[in-house]
Amino acid sequence: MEKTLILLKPSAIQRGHIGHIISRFENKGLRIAGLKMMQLTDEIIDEHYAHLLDKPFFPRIKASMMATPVIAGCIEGLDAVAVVRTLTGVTNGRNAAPGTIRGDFSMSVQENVIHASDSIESAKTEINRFFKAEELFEYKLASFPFIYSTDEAKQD
Ligand code: IDP
Ligand code: MG
Repeated sequence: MEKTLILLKPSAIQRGHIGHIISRFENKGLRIAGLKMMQLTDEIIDEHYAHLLDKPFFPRIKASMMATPVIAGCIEGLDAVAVVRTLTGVTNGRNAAPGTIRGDFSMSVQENVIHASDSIESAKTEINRFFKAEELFEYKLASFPFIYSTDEAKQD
């Protein structure tokens, strides 16, 4: 099954939403394959947000992402990359639809509480960036037969 990467940003940690946000993924029927707290470094942020390096607001994003540790998660499910992006909502929290994580927990572009991988390709790169192989677990959810039909369960 597909895996994707999430980061609960310092805005989620400081505002006490770690549990609320992780619950969204559990409630949906996604499997948590890995979860940990870590302090981001200059180097990892330069790599992770390479597409924004030239932006004038990049130093602000970097400071924001280093303000506290983050929670990194690897989330698995059928079409997990797209499903998690949908649950996350659009970048600007003020425009994000109610019911999405950003729509429910954010009023900001920068302080938008969560990162989620935007493609299958970037999910693979980002999972490898934030997790070692031994930090990911392949246990089976006991509820699996009640989350997917048998034909869906066979898909990857
Ligand atoms: P995404 O997180 O929805 O994928 P990206 O464009 O990849 O959005 O930007 C990464 C992060 O950089 C955003 O989540 C947001 O925190 C921050 N960011 C993006 N654009 C701006 C901006 O115009 N001002 C301030 N922060 C921004
Ligand atoms: Mg992005």
